[in-house]
Amino acid sequence: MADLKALAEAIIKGDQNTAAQITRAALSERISPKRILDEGLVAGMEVIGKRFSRNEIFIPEVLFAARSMKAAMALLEPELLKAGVEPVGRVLIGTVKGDQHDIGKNLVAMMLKGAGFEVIDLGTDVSPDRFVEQAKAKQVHVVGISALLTTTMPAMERTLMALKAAGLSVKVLIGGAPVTQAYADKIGADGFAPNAAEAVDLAKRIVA
Ligand code: B1M
Repeated sequence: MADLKALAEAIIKGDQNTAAQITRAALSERISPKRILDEGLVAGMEVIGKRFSRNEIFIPEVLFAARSMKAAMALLEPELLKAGVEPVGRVLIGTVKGDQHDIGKNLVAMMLKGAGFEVIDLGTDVSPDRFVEQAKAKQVHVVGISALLTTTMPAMERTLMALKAAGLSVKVLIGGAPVTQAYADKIGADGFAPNAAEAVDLAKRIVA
């Protein structure tokens, strides 16, 4: 019988092959995709999130874990869709206009997926208009904006204003190395997270 604790452990260790292998075995044994997600992938990523918040592990370990989760998720996602499992919430995420940095944003996106969110990742250099267009089209609950340059931070405010002007009632979460809570308050964002683990906690609180 496929061991979901071992799946969580493989995610924590960043062991992509074992994670995919156990997921495949669990699916062939007809264990429900939701159980595999909750007891395997989400359980593993929760441990990673906590250890990262406590500075017990660092970016490389988180990236390895996130990649293992991605490998298992690729197998699980079609089954979750077939089973009609509702995501925790739908998040649109991207790096602001003019900014090419995406390592932190990708980490946030992967951790959100690990926590059961549906994530639509627009990539980098995303204009306010594209955020608005996609937020409307995909009917998201949360828009996540990342910026790594002090020169691109003002594009966060422009994006927020564009979302408001379009009359969208989405919650906006921002982050990135130069971004602070004070900046989030100044531009009227709904939340700021200093790292991926806290971004997940905040997104969960927002959709709760
Ligand atoms: Co760039 N770069 N870079 N760079 N780069 C910085 C950011 C810089 C601080 C380096 C420095 O000078 N010390 C500096 C910015 C200075 C400033 O604005 N104050 C800088 C600069 C100047 C530049 C260029 C202008 C350099 C040049 O060409 N002259 C140029 C700009 C290009 C552009 O974007 N238009 C540039 C280019 C690049 C590379 C392409 C070479 C590469 C990016 C590769 C990529 O992302 N695919 C790069 C890199 C790698 C960096 C550093 C070294 C590392 C950034 C990173 O990935 N960190 C960076 C120096 C540094 O930060 N120490 C630097 C790891 C990542 C996991 O952390 O992104 O902070 P971070 O994400 C964290 C949190 O911030 C948070 O969670 C993540 C995980 O915990 N978070 C969110 C992030 N997004 C979030 C969103 C949320 C919530 C939390 O909600 C939605």
